Amino acid sequence: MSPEPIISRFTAAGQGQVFRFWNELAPAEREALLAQAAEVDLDEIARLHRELVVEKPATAAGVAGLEPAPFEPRPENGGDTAKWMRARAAGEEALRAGRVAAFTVAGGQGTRLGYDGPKGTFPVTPVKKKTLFQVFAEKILAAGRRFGRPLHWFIMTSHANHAQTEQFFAAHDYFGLGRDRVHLFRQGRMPAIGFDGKILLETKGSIALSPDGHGGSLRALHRSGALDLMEREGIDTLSYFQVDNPLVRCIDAEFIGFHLLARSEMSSKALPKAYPEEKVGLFCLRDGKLMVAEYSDVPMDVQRERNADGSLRFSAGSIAIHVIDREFARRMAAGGAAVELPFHRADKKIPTVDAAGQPVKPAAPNGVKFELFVFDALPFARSPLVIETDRANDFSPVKNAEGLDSPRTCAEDQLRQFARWLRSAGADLAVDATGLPAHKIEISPLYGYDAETVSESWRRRPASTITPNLYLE
Ligand code: UD2
Repeated sequence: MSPEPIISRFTAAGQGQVFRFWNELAPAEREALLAQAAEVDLDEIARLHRELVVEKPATAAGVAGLEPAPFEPRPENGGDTAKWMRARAAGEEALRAGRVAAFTVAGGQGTRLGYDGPKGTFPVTPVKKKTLFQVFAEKILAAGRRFGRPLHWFIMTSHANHAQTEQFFAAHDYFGLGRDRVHLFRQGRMPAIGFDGKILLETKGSIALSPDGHGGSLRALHRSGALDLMEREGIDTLSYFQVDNPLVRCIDAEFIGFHLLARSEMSSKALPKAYPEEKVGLFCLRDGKLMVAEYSDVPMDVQRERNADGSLRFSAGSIAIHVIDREFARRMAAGGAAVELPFHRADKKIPTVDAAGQPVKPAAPNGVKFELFVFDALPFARSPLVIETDRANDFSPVKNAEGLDSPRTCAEDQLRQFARWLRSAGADLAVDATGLPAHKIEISPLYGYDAETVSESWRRRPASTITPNLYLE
């Protein structure tokens, strides 16, 4: 790669500081820096600095005109049972036809959990300590067996965790899914800038680049060739979920069916918020268009507003579970003014180097990172749809090392789920007032992944007694 054109482009854009230490770099370091620089869209950076840093204050509270979004209630909460049954049948038909693939976004850095490694390799299950990736793999395998069509699984990684993730899957023989059905690809990166708009260096020879957010998944699906592969395989529907939630129904026929019957391009699951401060996005309407307002953008007094009956006015929380149409992803990836995901700004402490090239670990935010959010695609989707889900069977993420949404709360929620399924299958199992069994048990998704499939297996292969650490496979 010839350095001159790139360096002069950066200098002309007022970003010459990126090459400040050029003369001190070894040839390989120069190559690496040039390759990074070639990834950067300087016009985009200038625009984002102008729009999000210069013109916009640090805390944007654009909540004017937001209304709560409607959603399809579950049958037990007044929804139309026949409609849910029709949705299920439609979803099962699509699964039998091989139209569906699973899609996990796993590019995040898992900083809050304090775990050093790809988050998907974090052990979560109560007895076997299976990793998040294994839990998803078994659910996807189980769905493939049930519907007679093995599923493809797309996983978005980041530059930081791609190689480790790849090694992990290879070492576990792709958990039986088949190497040709598990597709890992990297998401894009964005440079961090100082508040003055200057691109920050991480070291003398590297730019401070970070993942471009889960919204980068739509571009990455396209760039990696995943959308073309789907098309060749006759797959038109992606079941999207995050890497941190082992309770998720990776492949949910009802949800897929609702999406397909509505001819929606993107659908989402909503959970009634457990409490006003819960950190989930809020499904809203703005000018009649469905959107998600991120919790940090909605003032707390608005999040605490109540209806006359005491329920929260903005109750439909987004738990980042979506169904996405393949061609919609392609359209969003192509971008253009009419369908462009907006970048969000996050002020961060960004490790960098000073003018002498010495490392600096800032104590306060020294710059800005830019991220895309996948739910920002909703306003662009045709007939977007939201259905209600139940927390106990879809959501218990591992986010923090301790307290809320921690490995402990997640393991307990899995235990409650296993106990519920076994009890509904007729097993004799004592639980406390919160539904927690007295000792640890575990059910492999290959034994059963919901009340119905667990009951079927239990009828065929019941355990004589439920002993501590019982594992059903
Ligand atoms: C996200 C949602 C929140 C709620 C919650 C449910 C946002 C901004 N907020 O909060 O509304 O739905 O999840 O659990 O999304 N990821 C990537 N690449 C990136 C960044 C993230 O793949 O560049 C993945 C990450 O690996 C994880 C997911 O996206 O699977 C969520 O990331 P997060 O932990 O930053 O989201 P969180 O908990 O702030």
